[in-house]
Amino acid sequence: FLSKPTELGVTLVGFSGGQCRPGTDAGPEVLTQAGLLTQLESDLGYTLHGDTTVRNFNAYQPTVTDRDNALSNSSTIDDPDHRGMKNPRSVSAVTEQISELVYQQARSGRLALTLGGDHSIAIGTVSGVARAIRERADTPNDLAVIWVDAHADINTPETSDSGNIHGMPVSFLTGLATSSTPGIFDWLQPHHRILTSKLVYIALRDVDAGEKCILRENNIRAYSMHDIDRHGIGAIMDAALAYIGPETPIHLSFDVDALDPMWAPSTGTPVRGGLTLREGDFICEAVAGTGQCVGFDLVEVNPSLVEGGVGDTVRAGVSLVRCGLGDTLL
Ligand code: EXY
Ligand code: MN
Ligand code: MN
Ligand code: MN
Repeated sequence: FLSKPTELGVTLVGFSGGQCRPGTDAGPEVLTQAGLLTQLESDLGYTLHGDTTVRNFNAYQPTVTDRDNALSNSSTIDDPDHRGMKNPRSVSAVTEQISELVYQQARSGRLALTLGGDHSIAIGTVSGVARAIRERADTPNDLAVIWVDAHADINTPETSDSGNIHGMPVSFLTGLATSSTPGIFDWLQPHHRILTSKLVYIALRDVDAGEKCILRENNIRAYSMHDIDRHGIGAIMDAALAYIGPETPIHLSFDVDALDPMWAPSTGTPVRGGLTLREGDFICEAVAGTGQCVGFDLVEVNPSLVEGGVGDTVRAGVSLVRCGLGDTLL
């Protein structure tokens, strides 16, 4: 139903407001400096569209429409906490823009590649692709999402202990969390959302108690590191892709912390016991091999965190993206 992708819609998101540590906004810069986009053009033969310079979304200031909490807590006066969420207006405004940018790329039939940025940006990427896929005539079925991550990122504002929105994107994308507060995710409409039955997790190993309840209650398909150890990544990908089925477009949202910190130490919330780089590459290759991939995110690369530098993490990130976009060795 889809022809082999040759057109790539690139969005480079310098943003770190979905969590508290500075530096994730520099992720796209270090990945592109390593030559990633050039490689996609010259080695893999893609034609690049979109903005190939990094956009600094941290500088973006939302219009303040709700100052009711401004005097009653310690966060910044411009963007006070709301339902426990930190930087809610900023993250809402930034993801609304990303959603529109990514929608334009996916609507034109391009494979939407987004480099982040913290994982809150997936509220924009997945919603933009989901909306485009609904409109496209070449895609009969709604979007499926494969979320590769140590974490489930499915807290609602109410179940989150941290208030960091990068731990919540999936709850907003599935409608498990909603908001009608002006300027705080009220832009997210039904046509932006995905079904919980179209969601598959891979590599989970650090899931909050409240998130486990959500996964269980909604019968969400999740493959943990335990499952990967037990069955091997080959069998897990077979099962994940069989669950999604053919002729269903796939968005792959890859959090670099899914990899073991041995391979990707430069990330804000590393969890030991993760994927090897080869297992990560295999996941990306398997998705690319279906011919169903319409969107790909690589997020949570934070160059400022590791003493020895970001080199290992960047090399891992470049490898994951190449594999996800169809690089084959032979
Ligand atoms: N579950 C924790 C929270 O909600 O704060 C940790 C989330 C980390 C999210 C990283 C990006 O994947
Ligand atoms: Mn994540
Ligand atoms: Mn369609
Ligand atoms: Mn994570």
